Parts: sequence; structure tokens; C-alpha cells
Amino acid sequence: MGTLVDPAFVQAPEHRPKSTGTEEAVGIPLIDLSPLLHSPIPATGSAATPAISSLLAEVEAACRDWGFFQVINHGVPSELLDNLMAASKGFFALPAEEKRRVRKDEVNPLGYFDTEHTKNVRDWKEVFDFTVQEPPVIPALAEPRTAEFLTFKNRWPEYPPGFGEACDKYAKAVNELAFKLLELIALTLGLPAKRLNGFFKDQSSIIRLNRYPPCPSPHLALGVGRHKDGGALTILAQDDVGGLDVKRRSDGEWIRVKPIPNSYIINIGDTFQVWSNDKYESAEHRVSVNSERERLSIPFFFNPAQYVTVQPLVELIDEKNPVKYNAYKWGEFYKTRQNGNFKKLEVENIQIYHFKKAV
Ligand SMILES: O=C(O)CCC(=O)C(=O)O
Repeated sequence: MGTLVDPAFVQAPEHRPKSTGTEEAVGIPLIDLSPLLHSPIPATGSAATPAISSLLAEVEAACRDWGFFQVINHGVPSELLDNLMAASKGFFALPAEEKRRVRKDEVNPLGYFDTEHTKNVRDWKEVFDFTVQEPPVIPALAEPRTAEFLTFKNRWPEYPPGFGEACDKYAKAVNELAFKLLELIALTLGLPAKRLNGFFKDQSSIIRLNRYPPCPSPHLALGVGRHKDGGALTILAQDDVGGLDVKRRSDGEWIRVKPIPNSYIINIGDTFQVWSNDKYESAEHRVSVNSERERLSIPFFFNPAQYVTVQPLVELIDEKNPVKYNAYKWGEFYKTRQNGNFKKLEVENIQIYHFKKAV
């Protein structure tokens, strides 16, 4: 049987979605964040109210057992997401030459892109990336290896009207949720709530608008190939189409994350895996496509400042838990990863296990 898509999109047989479809995930934890609407996050776990303590127990189990969970009652006003979904549709509907006027490049990763590769196979998607806060120019921080870092400068399109405003308002609200989750997870590790906040002072977070067009060969291609996120956390909004698959730890099966209205999907990234010295592991995921409906999703990749050195947190290390990772600079890791997304390489792109210490 002939291939209906360009061979650049075709996954190796072992990475293709099963023709029988993907099982829907019943077990992914669903966590109600409403205790945070009534009481502030305490400075330490010992000062938590009973409602916050039980929330912390749920978050800890989800991070430990899945690395993935969904949250409801998260405090992000739904109209901000609705406005951004509408703006995203308007932008992707523009003619290709108009979208390419804000095309990203290898120096500045922000803007439009339609030829991203994951693990050296092209993804069936188009994206628009913007940052939450443009970080200061790195030389001001006396960092001598600036050539190793990316330059973050938002590229706003002229159309549709109101696009930049919808992005900006959404970014501010989800950024607040990101800090709440960061503090909750810090508490679950027995750390003070604000222990990790300083790493995000000049954060290099990115919000991505993803559009996955209908695909004539959904059994051969993927919207995004299997991967783990490199940053601290990802906060993902998806529409009602569905397509996000998570690799279940217990048996290695791919399972579909069911769209739940007004919820966010949270996943742990490699940075948390290293900080926690493997107590929490980032989970592998991918995006399946379908032949009938386009799908939109909006991940917020919550990333530290580029100059941050990522290494296991000293408080979590002892004789029983020796350091499992060599330290690395987030900006260098990120730039190398982004270069691999740009073009097909002959070798595997940088992965977190490359930093694992030999035992
Ligand atoms: O679209 C999704 O559900 C997930 C997107 C994703 O994993 C990514 O953009 O890295």
C-alpha cells in the first residue's frame, strides 16, 4: 500500500499508533485545586491546613506515580483561554506567506514554524510560540557563555487584530497557576514553598499554540513524536478533539488523555526529575492525529532562567540518595534541544539521561 504522506512524516513501525486505537486513560489523577481558592499556600508543609495537606498528598502521589495529572478549579478564567483559542484559529487561518512573516529562527525560538522535527521525524503540525516575559539580555548578568543561549524576542503578527493582547492576558493568568503548582510541588518534596521560585526570576518559559491539521495517514504520522519535556512543568490546555497520549509507567502502554472541559493537564519535566534526583520522573508523551478534525492545544512550558544551573537539590541528597545527575546549564540544554527540533539530525538529540551519573 502506498504512503499518502511525505516520507519525512512517517514514523518507524515501532513508534506508530496502534491501528486498534489508543486506550482512554481512566487512571490519570484528576486533582481539584479549589482549596487554593480559599487559603494561601503555606510557607512550609507543617503549616498546611487539613484541606491543603490532603491536596499535597494527591499532588505527591500524582507526581510520583504518573508524572502527569489533570487539574480543575485552577483559577484561570475560562474566557482567557476561549479568547486565545479563537485568536489561534484566526492566526492559523492566515495565508502561509503571512504566517511566515513571523517565522522563528535558530537564534530566536519565538514565532511561527511548520517544519518541526521530534526525534528526527517531522511532526504533523504548525505552531506559534511566544514568551511570557522577555528575559533581560544575558550580558547584564555577567554570563560569559552567552553564545550558548537563545535570544527571546516575541514576534507579533499584524493579524488577527487583538492577537497579542489575547496572548498576553492568557500568559499572565497561567503564569500565576505555574507558580502555585511550583510551590505545591516544592512542599511535596519537603522543601519551603518558595524554594524554587528564584530559578524563574528571568524565566525562559514559552507558550505554544499548536494546530494539528487532519492527516490522511494518521496510522503513519504523529502530531508530535514521543518525547519528554525538558523544563520544570508543562500546563496544557486542549480542545475537545483529543490526541494526547501518555506512556503509562506500569506497563509501557500508550493511553489517551481524555479532554475534560475547563481543566489543565500538568506534566513533570526533566528539570524536576533532576531537582528531585529521580523522586519525580518526567513522563513520555506524544500526539496522535486523525483524518477528520483539526485539533488545537496550548502548552505553557514553564522553564527556568537560561543561566540557571540544574542539579539535584542539596536538601534531597544523603547517603541513601546520592547525586544521580551531573549539573548542566538550562540555557545550553535548551538551545541544543531547540536546534534538534529545527532540522533532521543524523544523531539523537540531547536527552536528560545523557547527564545521568555512571553508578
Ligand atoms: O498537543 C498536545 O496535547 C501536546 C503537545 C506537546 O507535547 C508539545 O507541544 O510538546
